[in-house]
Amino acid sequence: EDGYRMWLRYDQVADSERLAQYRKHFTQLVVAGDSATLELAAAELTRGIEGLTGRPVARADKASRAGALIVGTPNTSSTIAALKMSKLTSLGQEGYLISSRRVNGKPATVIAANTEVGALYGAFALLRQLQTHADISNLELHSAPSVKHRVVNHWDNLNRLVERGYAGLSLWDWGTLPAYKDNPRYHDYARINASLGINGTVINNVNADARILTDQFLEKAAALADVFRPYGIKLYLSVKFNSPMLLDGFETADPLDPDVQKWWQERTKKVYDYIPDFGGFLVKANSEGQPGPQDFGRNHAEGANMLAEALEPFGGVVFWRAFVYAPEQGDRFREAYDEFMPLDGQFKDNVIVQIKNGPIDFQPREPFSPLFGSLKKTNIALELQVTQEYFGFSYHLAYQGPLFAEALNADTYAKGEGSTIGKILAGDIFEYQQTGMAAVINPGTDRNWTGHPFVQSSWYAFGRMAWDYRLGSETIADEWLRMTFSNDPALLQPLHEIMSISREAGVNYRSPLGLTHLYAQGHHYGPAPWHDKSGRPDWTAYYYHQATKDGIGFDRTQSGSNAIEQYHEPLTQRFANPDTTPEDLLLWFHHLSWRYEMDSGRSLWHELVHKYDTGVAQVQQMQNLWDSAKDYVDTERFEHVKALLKIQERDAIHWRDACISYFQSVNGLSLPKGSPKPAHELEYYKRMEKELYIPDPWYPVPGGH
Ligand code: BDP
Repeated sequence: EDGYRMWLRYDQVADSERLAQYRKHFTQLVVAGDSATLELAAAELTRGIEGLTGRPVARADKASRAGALIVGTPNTSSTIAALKMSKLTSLGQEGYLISSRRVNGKPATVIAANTEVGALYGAFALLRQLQTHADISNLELHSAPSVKHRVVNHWDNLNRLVERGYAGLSLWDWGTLPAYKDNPRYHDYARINASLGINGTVINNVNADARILTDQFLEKAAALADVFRPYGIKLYLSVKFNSPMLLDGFETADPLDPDVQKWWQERTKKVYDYIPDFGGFLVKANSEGQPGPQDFGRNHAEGANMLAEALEPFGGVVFWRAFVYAPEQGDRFREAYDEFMPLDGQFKDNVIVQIKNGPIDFQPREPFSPLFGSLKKTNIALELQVTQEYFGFSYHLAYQGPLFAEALNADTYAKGEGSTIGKILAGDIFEYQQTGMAAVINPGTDRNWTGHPFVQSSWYAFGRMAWDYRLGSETIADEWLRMTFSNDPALLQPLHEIMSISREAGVNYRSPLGLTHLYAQGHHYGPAPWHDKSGRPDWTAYYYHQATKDGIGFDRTQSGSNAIEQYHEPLTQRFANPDTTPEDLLLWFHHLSWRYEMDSGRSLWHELVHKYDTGVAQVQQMQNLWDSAKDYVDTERFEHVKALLKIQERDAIHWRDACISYFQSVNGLSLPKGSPKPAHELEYYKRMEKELYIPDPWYPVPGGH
């Protein structure tokens, strides 16, 4: 059991009652129509049902026996058309319904949709029912996605190193493309995504290489697009804004220059010649050294609109990232908002501004980016991170479902209480033309795709939440565990507990009470709170914690950067006062005395130490819980995760001790009673920053930092 199959394992159902039910229900498979997508649905159901029930299921032209499974659309299947399922009208282009019916007088199960890809999603949804041991005797399920664009982002370079990728080389073997496009791995990759309803993939790094738009690479990308197409997945490319200069010797890439515009129009047409259903471009502009419209005296809207115009005739979109460090000022938190708000309403309808969940950068906990709820006339997408750049790479267990749910449930108050980011993305608050959810996933050639087996769960959670933002992270964890491990309650109970505390554990030993970005610069793995010199002040740890003898934290109230003014009321007021700021965000907004009294009655300093201690204890608790599941997990994955938890324990203690010794060197305060002293002096941890081996397989990359 090497994890390759992810959550699509389809091993025989262990519960004998359920097994008998499923066998009775699937005696025939009737998939009318002969499109590639319906064939994939049929193949998946054949494979899944055979695996789960231990019995092959025969294809038939029409339902003739009790227990037929009928799949299709009213157009492809006269049986489905005759059922006149009125519910279908509300399910859109991608929704599905699964219903227990009588067909030709005999009990049958029907998967129906308005489109073939909807039927494929329905096939995966039915298999999920079986994999999680649901009672399927009386099914009446229907579902449609809440967000139009559900997209994964790969940070893959053309040399196959993956920026912030911790699971091997890039999945895209450019050297053998396009000839070897039927590499089974590409198909399995597409199945994995389609099983969640993901409908787009950006295959290359946002720190883009201009060569991606040359014939050579377009031909390769087109081969991948051919593989992904029947799974309902569109291909997108990250492009470099000054491509006309790099590829064709232009002197400028000014978006208002007619020759530049023409270049992009022609190049875009070429892309569509290769990939007729190409999704569009993703752009990182004027950020971390990437070129952008500001290099030519133009703004983000002018840059994005030029590309949008080139894509418009073909129906493509531009995902334009809001991850910028300008206008430069004393607080990076404010910058994206200050940059983009004046442009609200100026972007074309096929531009979607893609915003990271928090204002800084995928930290273990961030308040939500105030652009959500504020950009009212600009299409938006939420960008999340599955790859664990700030969560211990592929060495730590940190299920991201709780973080994603926290972002989606964050209330912006844009139109009063209940204006959550989830609802905004679902189009319930503003009249957006289109919205999206994206996640940086960075799987690689590791046999299990993600390095740490539990990183798979965050990929799963992203996909499920992009489909339905209301699904809770616990529900999703439950599905994932049942599909990926087993339905045995003796396994589910401890693994649930592990998953539900894992993210908070990571917060506690790295970023307690709203501390942010105490990482060693560059690799983002280990601690370096002492770090105070760098090319940019906002790339130092000191910038974020501002610890002095008197206190700690970043003042973002009126007496400081006043970033809190970017939120709607009552949030601004709430964040203005430390007593009404949630304690887990406290130091994001306030610089407070070490003696500030917390809800627990402890001083801020003692609470901080308590959080560090809790983080370490939670990792140890995860170790015990994992050990208790030993008899219910296959040896291969058991031993792997056990070893990784050992590394995580080492690192959690390292984080705790390094941070505590450093802060003690600043505040001179003693530890609370019972809290263990760090094992070494501060100098040791400073040395470790340089000496401890940090696995960082991609850094430095040409064209990267
Ligand atoms: C940061 C990463 C960097 C990415 C950047 C981005 O450290 O490698 O290029 O985000 O999102 O988190 O563009």
